[in-house]
Amino acid sequence: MSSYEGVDFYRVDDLLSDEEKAIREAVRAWVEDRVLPIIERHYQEGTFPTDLAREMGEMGFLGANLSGYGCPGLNNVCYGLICQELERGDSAIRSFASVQGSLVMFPIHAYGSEEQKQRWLPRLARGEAIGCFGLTEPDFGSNPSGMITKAEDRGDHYLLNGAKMWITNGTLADVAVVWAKLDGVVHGFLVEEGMEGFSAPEMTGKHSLRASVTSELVFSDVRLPKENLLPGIRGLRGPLSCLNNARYGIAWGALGAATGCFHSATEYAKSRIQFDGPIARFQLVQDKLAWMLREITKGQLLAWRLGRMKDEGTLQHEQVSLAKMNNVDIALRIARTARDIHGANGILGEYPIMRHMANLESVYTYEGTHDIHNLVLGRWITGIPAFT
Ligand code: TGC
Ligand code: FAD
Repeated sequence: MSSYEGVDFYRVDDLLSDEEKAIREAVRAWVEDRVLPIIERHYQEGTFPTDLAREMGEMGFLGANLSGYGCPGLNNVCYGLICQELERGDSAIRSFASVQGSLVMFPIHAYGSEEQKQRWLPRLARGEAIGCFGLTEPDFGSNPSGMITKAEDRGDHYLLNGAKMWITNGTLADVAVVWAKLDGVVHGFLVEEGMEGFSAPEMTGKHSLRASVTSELVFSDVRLPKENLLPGIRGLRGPLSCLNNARYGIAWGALGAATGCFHSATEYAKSRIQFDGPIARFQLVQDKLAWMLREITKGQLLAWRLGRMKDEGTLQHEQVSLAKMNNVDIALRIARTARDIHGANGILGEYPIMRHMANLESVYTYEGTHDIHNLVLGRWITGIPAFT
């Protein structure tokens, strides 16, 4: 396969600063060097390459768009480009960075006490500590407002009971940002590894995101010190505001998986001989490649514009919903079409296709399912919520 140069049909590069392009190139080189050679093995074995966590910290991938407390302080377009390149490696690697930066460091940064920030952010930025984000419960996925997990005020501490499910990084985490009801209102709590009554067993049997650790979180009379409450937020707006950041990163990340599949399909079509010539000469194959290029190009423009609006501070969460649902949807369809172009070879680990395709099935569902984002847009258009 020829060396990877990305896809830039509409010269989106001309819209990026030199710093943004340099960061993208550095992440791309790191992914080529450190992720692509090992990721298929980890995928097959169902393990996360934990030794990459500190490297990701050293490279400035963790909490990239946050400032102070040892965070890199890059703009949001840089953060998006980082997600794009990481997900070309594997959705699990981008997931790790999304959870750590957008779902753990962001709420501590935005809503934490000074002591919580000092204690956790520098270590999380360096990848020395790992975090996870517990919102989803066994019976409350798309509708987190119904969560059962609750904290009770017991004077000098909170008592936490309940369970979370499908939690990325859960078993690896030193700190969990857990959303639970206190007097019926959602609040954020920092639950630390080793606290009595807290366990985080790994979930097994996944056919998707196999190189990511996914866990349950179980809280059985966990005594939480009062200072482990995130003091700056109450209500569902807290976790949803974190999700905006992570969904933003996914809108970029999905493009990385899509361009990886497009690149592989193009190279394969040019080299695979059937009926005495390369399959790339068939109009039906070219139609598929042209469609992929069209969708990737539209997705890139969406992501770029989204990033600039986020940097200007004008971004609405409905705009994030549109980009997340669109870019994951096209990435998944591109992966399936790339699999078709690769024929039987498309199911082999020698090519990244099937791995991306299976991963994207999770990405389609997590951080708000495709249809939840559809309904968010429907509410924005009509003013009528159709969730219930
Ligand atoms: P609703 O009444 O719409 O909103 C409640 C409050 O939140 C505000 N709000 C938002 N704020 C910031 N960002 C957003 N995106 C927001 N959406 C709503 C809203 O203004 C209101 O604020 P306030 O101050 O008036 O109270 O709430 P609802 O209960 O009707 O729910 C709406 C719905 C269905 C869209 C929401 O519940 C939702 O997004 N559900 C999907 C759940 C989800 O995305 N879960 C993700 C779990 S984490 C995960 O998947 C991590 S995977 C990570 C990885 O591995 O990469
Ligand atoms: P459900 O909510 O049960 O939805 C099932 C189907 O019903 C979907 O098609 C959905 O679109 C549809 N549906 C639901 N409600 C409506 C409606 N009102 N109208 C129309 N259709 C509807 N969560 C975390 O908190 N932290 C994590 O780190 C995390 N990591 C994850 C990692 C992986 C690999 C996966 C797969 C999930 C992860 N999640 C995490 C959970 C994820 O956010 C949820 O799976 C997601 O929010 C959907 O919830 P659910 O699976 O319960 O599906």
